[in-house]
Amino acid sequence: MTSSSNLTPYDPPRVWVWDQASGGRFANINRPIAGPTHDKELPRGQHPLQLYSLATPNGVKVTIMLEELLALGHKGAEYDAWLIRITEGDQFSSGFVSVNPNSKIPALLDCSGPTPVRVFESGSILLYLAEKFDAFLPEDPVQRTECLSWLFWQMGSAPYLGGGFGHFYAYAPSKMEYPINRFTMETKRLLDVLDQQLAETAFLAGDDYTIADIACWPWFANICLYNQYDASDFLDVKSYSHVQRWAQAIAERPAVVRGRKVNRTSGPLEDQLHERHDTSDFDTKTQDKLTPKE
Ligand SMILES: N[C@@H](CCC(=O)N[C@@H](CS)C(=O)NCC(=O)O)C(=O)O
Repeated sequence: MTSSSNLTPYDPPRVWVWDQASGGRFANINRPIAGPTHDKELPRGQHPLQLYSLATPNGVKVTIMLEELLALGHKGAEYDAWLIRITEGDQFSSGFVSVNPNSKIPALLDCSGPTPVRVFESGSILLYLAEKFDAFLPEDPVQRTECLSWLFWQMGSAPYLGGGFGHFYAYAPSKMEYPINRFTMETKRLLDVLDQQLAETAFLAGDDYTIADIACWPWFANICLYNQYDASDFLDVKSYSHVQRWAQAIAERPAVVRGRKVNRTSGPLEDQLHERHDTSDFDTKTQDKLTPKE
């Protein structure tokens, strides 16, 4: 457990002042102020839906949802997926900020009507698409509420898993026992919440695959199947057998396989599709799809 010798002493000043040198790995993108840093319009493609994103777990939720909608035959879900390189500050362009004032991916622009509709926050985007296409959201009020409860559970939990556990275990300049204990405790508790639910039901909200699964899967599959943060052993992810069963089943869905590739810039080249403008892009050689910066 925590001992005081693991803690770096810090005597906070009366008023916090932005020290740009102390931002660690994300020093170039972390800022205490909102708004654009530079003028640049976003590109616009031919499809009704324009997605500006990156294949982090929050981004993958949306590309899986869009690929699932297309797999169901919803032609109106055709989309252009543009790459937003957050480590290079693309999320602070004037164009991006006009679609998401919070400067975080994913951001969606629905251009199917007379006036484009902006949608930001991955949970809001999933709900917007589910309602627009009447899919992956139960109609029955009780089941719908259960689905939305899990959706919002995920939205509330992600900062503990990613910003808390992932940050202090994998990204912080040094390993500190106190925050790692704090967020490991919470991450394992979340895994147990999921495991106990999935011991009772096939999917999170019952028998059917819904936006609750689409929201949760990228985060929990990343740590349970893909060793994100190099933490599989540390978190003992194999012990959550129901989560493993659920994560594996969803990983095998063709739309999920496609959705994971969109806007991905790391990992094996064959799993990277930096931009997606057409279903046939998945068939084209990845190398041809690399943007000039690669
Ligand atoms: N609650 C937001 C979180 C989005 C988020 O944290 N996006 C990260 C990548 S996963 C991002 O864009 N970070 C860039 C930054 O913080 O500047 C959502 O679910 O949409």
